Amino acid sequence: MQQIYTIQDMEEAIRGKLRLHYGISEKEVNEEYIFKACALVLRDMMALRGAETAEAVQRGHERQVHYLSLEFLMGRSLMKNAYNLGVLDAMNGAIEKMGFKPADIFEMEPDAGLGNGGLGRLAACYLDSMTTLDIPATGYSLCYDLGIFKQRIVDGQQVELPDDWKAMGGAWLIRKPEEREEVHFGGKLREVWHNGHLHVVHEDYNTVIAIPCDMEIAGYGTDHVNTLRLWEARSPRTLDMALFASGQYVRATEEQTMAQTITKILYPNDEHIEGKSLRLKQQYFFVSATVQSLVRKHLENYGTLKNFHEKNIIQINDTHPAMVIPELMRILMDEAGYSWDESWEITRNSVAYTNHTVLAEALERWPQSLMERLLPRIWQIIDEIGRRYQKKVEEFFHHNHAITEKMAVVWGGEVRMANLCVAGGSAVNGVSGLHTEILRNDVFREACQMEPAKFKNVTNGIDHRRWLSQSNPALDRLICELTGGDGYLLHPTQLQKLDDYADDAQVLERLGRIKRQNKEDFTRYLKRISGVTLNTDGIFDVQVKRLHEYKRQLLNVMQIIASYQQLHDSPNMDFTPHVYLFGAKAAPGYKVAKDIIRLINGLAKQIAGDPLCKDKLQVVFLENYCVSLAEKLMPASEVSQQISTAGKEASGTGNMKFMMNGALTIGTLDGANVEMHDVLGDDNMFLFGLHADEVEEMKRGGYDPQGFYQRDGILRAVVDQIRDGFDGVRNDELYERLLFNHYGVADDYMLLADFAAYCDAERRMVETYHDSVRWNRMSLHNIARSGIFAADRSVAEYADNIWHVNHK
Ligand code: 26Q
Repeated sequence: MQQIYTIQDMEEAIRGKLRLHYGISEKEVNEEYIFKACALVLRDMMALRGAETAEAVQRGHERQVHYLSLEFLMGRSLMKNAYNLGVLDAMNGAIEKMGFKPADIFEMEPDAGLGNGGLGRLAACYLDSMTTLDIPATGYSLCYDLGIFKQRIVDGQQVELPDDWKAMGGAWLIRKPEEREEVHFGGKLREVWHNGHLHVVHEDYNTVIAIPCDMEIAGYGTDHVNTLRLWEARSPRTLDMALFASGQYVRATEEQTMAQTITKILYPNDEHIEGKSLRLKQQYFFVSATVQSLVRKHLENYGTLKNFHEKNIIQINDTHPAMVIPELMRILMDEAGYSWDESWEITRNSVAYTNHTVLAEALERWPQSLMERLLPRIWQIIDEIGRRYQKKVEEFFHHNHAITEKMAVVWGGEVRMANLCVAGGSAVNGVSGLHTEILRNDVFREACQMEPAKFKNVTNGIDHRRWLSQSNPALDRLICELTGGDGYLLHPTQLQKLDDYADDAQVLERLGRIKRQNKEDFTRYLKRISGVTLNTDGIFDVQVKRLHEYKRQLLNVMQIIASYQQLHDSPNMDFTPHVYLFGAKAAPGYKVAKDIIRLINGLAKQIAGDPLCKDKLQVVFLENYCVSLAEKLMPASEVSQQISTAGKEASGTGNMKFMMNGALTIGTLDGANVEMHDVLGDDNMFLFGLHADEVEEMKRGGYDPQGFYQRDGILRAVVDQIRDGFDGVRNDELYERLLFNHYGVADDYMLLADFAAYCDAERRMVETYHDSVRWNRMSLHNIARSGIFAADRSVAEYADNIWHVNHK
């Protein structure tokens, strides 16, 4: 049972850490020390409960979930952990008693930015829900020294700075060198006959040591504690003594440095693969350490691997950890002595795969030559998996060559990770209804014909305790009051009760006041950190997400330019003040994305310097969009921009965060927007644009951007203005992309086809904004119906339909 902590208990515990752990005297205490001491106090509480959870799970012989992801975008943990442990009030009180402000202490914590965007944040939200639902689960990832880069904007352009999060964020980690694993790279294979069986022996390899750094995860309203295990890479030898003795000090440490590079940095690309050998090393290092560690624990528990699949389910977050399949095969065959067929049966039933993208450039493929050299045994096993799968495919489809090629695991000198996962997993799921249909009918069409039951849908969800209750306390209070308590925290569909207040003028007004206050709070915060002052009378119209062409930030810019041109030409027109907020990191090597950031900043500057427009129209690019900034921004947002080309955004999860905080969505029927529309209807969101099937149809018929450009004078002026640029920087490349064919295909994302409909949606939105009662009612309906997008619901579906484990 949970122990009750008073403010005194907390203060004593914190002071204890300051004295015993840091040897700090009263006078030396500062915010940094308070943060670290608080973290240590909570860490102890969680470690204790974690050990108890682990013992109970072991005794109960329950099936365990292993969530493998190269990314966990955790953000901050201090408030989250205190909240989930039920000691937030006590901790806040203790901090105050010690003469500090809790808000300042929370601000000390760096984001654990071990992810790029949606996929990484999803993993973090799911950890919270798995724990809250009492599911025995472990997250696995890499302990990158440097997380996602910090973004600075200098002269309108993105500059990347390293993110050394561990200096402070490391306070949560418990390093366990005792549980290290060995990972082998390179080397040679030798076949030997032993007792009538052929064995493969791996020799002359290089060894890298994997050391676990565990982060405990507390659930809400439970004593259950799970673990996020982050692997750190080290060399088995710290120093080459011979080189050291001969005075070559730097060279003597080379081996250590080489090994350590594996977990030095998170790759900052999303939805685009860079076929770098270091990335492949990261993936195998991760997968091998993880599989060995969980096989070891299973053996300690059961003494056999025969029942491995009954007691373990490995969920892989996209294809990045796909090598779990050959790695588990390797261990079962080469180390445990099982036959191919026995090993395959166990492996297939232990692995499930979530797909997060249908973009061709994001489907992972690796050169066979690289794999052969770096991971000879893994390559051999993948090749054999491919051969056997191909036989099955050929039998089923009567040797249809095109289908054989499409479904191949190895083809044209490349290994295709998605097909490997489809062949080697027991379930494949998409992350929204529409996305799953695209997987079933298009990307994995034939595989789905062969094994239809394998393909499932689990629509994404978000940790609503973090993204609503914790980040928007005023709204949380209103919800608790209206729904009769905080039941929605564990039963998010109780938010539906809010619908009963749709005609309660007082409630609608209070909702409006909360939003207004949140806008002012955010404005004050932004002023403090950046010096920029937002016009709080304007509509806060927000697009925050990674910068990618398919997400169409450029379409948003085009609409703003149209609006700006109109206002500039008729400065006395009726114009509702409008504040457009952007936040986006571009992958450092993604030129077009960086050009779009520069364009946004150029436009922002131009408008800010235009005396006729600056009080009515404002464009602000928020530097360094990250989890902790999102937590401040979501409660203050009024309009959520979800405008991807239909069929391209697998789900989106930002859309859900906005909805839960009462923002209204302008969006296409893409990803989870479709399911938002299912519950909201046309009246409670602003839909526009081509549907996914219409996009495909138009592509087949030949999308003709020139036609749109010629026919629409407003559009033409906007596109020309983009070409000519704002800050003396022309954008000929963007212009070309919008209007002309590239490799025979005109702009894949079809901005011009949706432009007019988009402007109309913005117009409808602004018109609605004038009717504040109607607006607040729509906002209320959004909050009320957002319960289905709680991660608790998603995780329960995984547990029921894919993992087959019990949950609360
Ligand atoms: C792969 C290989 C090498 C280097 C990088 C990568 C890489 C890294 C990250 C490829 C893709 C990603 C990230 C993908 C991602 O975030 N996808 C998003 O996943 C969300 C959660 O399901 C969805 O809501 C979004 O729609 C989807 O874009």
